[in-house]
Amino acid sequence: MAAARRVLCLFDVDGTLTAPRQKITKEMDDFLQRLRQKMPIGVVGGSDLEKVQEQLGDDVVEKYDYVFPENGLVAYKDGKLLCKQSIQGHLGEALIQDLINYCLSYIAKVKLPKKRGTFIEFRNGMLNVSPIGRGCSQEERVEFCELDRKANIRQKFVEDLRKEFAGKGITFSIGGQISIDVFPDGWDKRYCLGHVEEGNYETVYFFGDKTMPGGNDHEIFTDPRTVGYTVTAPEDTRRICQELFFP
Ligand code: M1P
Repeated sequence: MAAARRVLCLFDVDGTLTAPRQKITKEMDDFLQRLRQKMPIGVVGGSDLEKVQEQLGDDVVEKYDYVFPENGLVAYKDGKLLCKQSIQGHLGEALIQDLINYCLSYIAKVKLPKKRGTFIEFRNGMLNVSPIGRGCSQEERVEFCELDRKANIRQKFVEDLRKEFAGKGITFSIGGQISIDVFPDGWDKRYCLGHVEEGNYETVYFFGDKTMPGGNDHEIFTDPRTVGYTVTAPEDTRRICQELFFP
């Protein structure tokens, strides 16, 4: 059996390495590359690769040892694609269509101050469903997020979806500011841990901001295969890593 390598650090993206859906700062980027000289690093986000690239750079798959967009349903290691899951292959066209039709008709009945385009984004391993629409501007995103905090628009939507699709093996998860991620049970961020097993790490650290029950970092944070840290913002992630790895 190969000797155990020391440590791997896995990071959530939004709220952990960057502000939600924003670009990484130069300071944070430089810090992570310094950390990478000590140990392998990886990112695991709910977003698809395009959004991860917008936030962490077009060269993200070269700058991190592991890149796991869509919870690791799409996986890169050392710049190379390892795997790409297919939600339609797993759930089947009939159920996918029921989901899409139900979400669109639910959204059609919700009255909001603003609605924009792209209410459903069909990704490789998940559907991303947004009541305001992913086409909203940054200002409209923040406005929706504040309204949602008071009116629980997404929480009510998720509760309704859980009832409607009970027993169908589907998870509904609120990760970001304007949307809900929909994927088969078990395809949460723990999915990426299967891809790092080959590294035979002694410790896999995970850093995330949504680690509370119901948050999309909760499952990987509490998984026995990781040592989890809750962070409040990118500066906090950096502070904790500084203390842990550059004492
Ligand atoms: O990384 C967290 C979430 O980021 C985006 O959410 P939103 O656009 O709602 O802020 C989405 O890409 C979502 O899939 C992801 O979980």
